[in-house]
Amino acid sequence: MPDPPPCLDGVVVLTDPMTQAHDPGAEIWVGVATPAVEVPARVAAIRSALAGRGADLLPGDGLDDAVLAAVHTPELLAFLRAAAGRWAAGEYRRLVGQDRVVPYVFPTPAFLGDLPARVPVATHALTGVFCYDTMTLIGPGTWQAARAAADLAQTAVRYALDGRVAYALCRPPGHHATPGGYGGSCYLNNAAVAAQGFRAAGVGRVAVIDIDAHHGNGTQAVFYHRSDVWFGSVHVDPGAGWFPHFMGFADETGAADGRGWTRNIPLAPGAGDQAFVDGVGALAERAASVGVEALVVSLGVDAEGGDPESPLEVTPDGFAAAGTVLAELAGSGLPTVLVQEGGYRLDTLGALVARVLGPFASRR
Ligand code: SP5
Ligand code: ZN
Repeated sequence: MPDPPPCLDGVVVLTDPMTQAHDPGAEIWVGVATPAVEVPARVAAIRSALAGRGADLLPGDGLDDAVLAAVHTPELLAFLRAAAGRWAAGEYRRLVGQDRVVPYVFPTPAFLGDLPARVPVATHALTGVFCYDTMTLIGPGTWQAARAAADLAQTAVRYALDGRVAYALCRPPGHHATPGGYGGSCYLNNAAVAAQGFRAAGVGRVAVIDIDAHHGNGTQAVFYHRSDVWFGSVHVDPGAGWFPHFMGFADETGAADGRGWTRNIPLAPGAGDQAFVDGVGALAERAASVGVEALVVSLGVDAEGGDPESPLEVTPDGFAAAGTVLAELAGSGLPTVLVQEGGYRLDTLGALVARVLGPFASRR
């Protein structure tokens, strides 16, 4: 017998139809275009699972560009804004049938040596300056959707400071987007926008806890040198061969002023509820011990056993237990925002999100 659907009384759910305007169409992986898994239907799947359970479904109320500019470089923002138009003008569709923005050459240290990275004139070359993989395509609605998602994350902060638990139904997801780059199906870092939004509103110390199956390399990069935002992530071990491959190891603990302000808990492929919930518990304990005044949760549910994008084996009960741990950290007074990240099984996605949110219902 499945558990009854959780009641979500008191939870604010922020949604925007514009988040479905992004349609990457495909992901190019090891040179082959496969159907995208980060699809617009994810929004409807989550929304319908949360509607009718007592949550208040509300729209965003406007993105503060100063907060966005504190997270991302002006170069990345300018590129993302203009990319779809530049690509269309470049006639790639007519030339090779490609109507999405996709890189083909990357200015890595191995390529550049000690020469400076110049700004290439060709759009297909410039794309590799900002996009670090081949899986994260840009189409006509990508910029609008990414901005709408960041708006929802920032709006959630306003509700949280008003005493409500707020969940932002962000799409595209954000935690792989770095200050100056995009990848991993992410363009703008919604969780970082929420954390920075708390800081801009005068909150002294913020924790970001990332429970997506993949390491939140982008969020880590935004705050790695800072001691005002603590970052912790539980995820499948990149050292066992999983995305993002190059970061998310336990010895990454922050640098400069941020030393000790990053914590990574890599899990072996196949890890299930106990390791996952223990990991979330260890992150929650550390976040409490650094005296945080607000909480942002990067809420991916792709650690679930049947998800196509990760080898973790967390069950719906495991997600509910993780939600309980996080809700206990939030207690009755810690301003708390949850931001949607990954999760790719359309048939279970919404129910899993509801299981995490359930323990936050009517706590205040
Ligand atoms: C936000 C988020 O969960 N991003 C996940 C990005 C990880 N993608 C890794 C993809 C690895 C290859 N996937 C093959 C599936 C072919 N469609
Ligand atoms: Zn993920």
